[in-house]
Amino acid sequence: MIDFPGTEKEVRQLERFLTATEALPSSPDLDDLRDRALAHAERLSNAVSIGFAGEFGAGKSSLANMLAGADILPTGPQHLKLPLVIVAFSETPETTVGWWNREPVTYSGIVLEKAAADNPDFISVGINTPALREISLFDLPGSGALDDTYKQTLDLLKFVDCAIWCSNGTNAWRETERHLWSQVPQKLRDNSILAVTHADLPPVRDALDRVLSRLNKEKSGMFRAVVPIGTPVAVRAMAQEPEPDFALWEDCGGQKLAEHVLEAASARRQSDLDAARADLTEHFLPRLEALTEPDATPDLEGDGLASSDMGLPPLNNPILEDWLAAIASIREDLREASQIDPAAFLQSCQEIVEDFAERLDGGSEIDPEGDWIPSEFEKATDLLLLLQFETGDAPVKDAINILTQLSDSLAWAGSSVDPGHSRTGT
Ligand SMILES: Nc1nc2c(ncn2[C@@H]2O[C@H](COP(=O)(O)OP(=O)(O)OP(=O)(O)O)[C@@H](O)[C@H]2O)c(=O)[nH]1
Ligand SMILES: [Mg+2]
Repeated sequence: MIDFPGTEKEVRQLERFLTATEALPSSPDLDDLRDRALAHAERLSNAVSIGFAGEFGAGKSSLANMLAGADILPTGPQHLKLPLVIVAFSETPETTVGWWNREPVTYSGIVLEKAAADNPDFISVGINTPALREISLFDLPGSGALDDTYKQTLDLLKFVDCAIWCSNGTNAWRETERHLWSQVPQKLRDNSILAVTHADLPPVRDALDRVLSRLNKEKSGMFRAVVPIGTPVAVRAMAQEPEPDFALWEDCGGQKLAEHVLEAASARRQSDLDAARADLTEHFLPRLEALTEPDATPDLEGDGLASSDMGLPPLNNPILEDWLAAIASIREDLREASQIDPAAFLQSCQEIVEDFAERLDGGSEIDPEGDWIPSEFEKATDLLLLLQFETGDAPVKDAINILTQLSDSLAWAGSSVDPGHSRTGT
């Protein structure tokens, strides 16, 4: 099983940076950083796109259907003429028609014929196949030699992260294909696979060793792998009842092809993740840290949490009551644990503060004069996130101080319900 790297944590950090810098005055340096953070966040939030390209009738749509596990795309010589078709994940089946310069239109269900009649630049089909959460399939129109379709293929390949160039095994990897592919950027070539289709046909099968040995010699700098595949056989193998014919699936090349595609997609995801992490460490997190630095040095004495109990207003302030209950539960955990796990502790603190930041944002539970308190909670969430990257005991102490300050703020804001209570939080 190929491990697909998760991106949730990095996307969350990037979003924090984007939110924290949204209202800052524009400067070329900051604008550049924000553009980069946005590009990283979009790339890591979307599925890795796999393009199926090749000459007319090479077997692109058949292969895309095989990987989608569904007969979505029309195949064969006389099929409906279609632009680029994207097969992606959606909870319920839907078809979206899109143009480069117009708003898209979405129909429910899989309605390719109706979509094609709108004459769109591309069509996106959404189906509920879990694997499509990680990869989306881009079925490109066939390309001919040195005509308009050739240029169209090169243009559309700019939208994909990995490509599978389909070449019919009866006459594999012709000069025209090589010519087109040599104009594809190196980064995409490094992430791409040459699929030698029709490998189930006897003439292709008989010559396969020779063809593969030639193509493997030529693949350097062009493809990360060359994989033979007999697509209709692979589809038949997977459709066997009561269970798929795994020996046939392996024998016809289905297993290898699926593995190579996942490997290419996963490698691409990893390199995007590495690039985002490098920018986070070098630029975005230090910037966020500078922005969220507390103005006042926190009081480092005592365990901090206790002091929040001292200046309590009368407890007719539900948000304060809930807050104290939440931090009391952390204190309880601390007392019970023989050893504090700083990472788990900091994460619990962050989750609680984040919950209350949302609650404060959503309602009018505090004195209107305390309108700065929600942003204090937001800043504290960022700080607690940053502390999770530090080592030693200091982050735990800092976290306790942050909670104490927040307790004081809430106590102050809640004191409006008791006219006799003095405000000390300013
Ligand atoms: N025997 C065999 N037939 C295949 C294979 N792959 C595709 N075909 C057949 O070849 C024909 C063309 O396949 P398609 O999947 O429509 O090819 P395509 O590249 O999408 O074609 P265009 O979109 O028209 O450029 C169909 O009749 C498929 O059933 C294969 O591996 N083996
Ligand atoms: Mg096709």
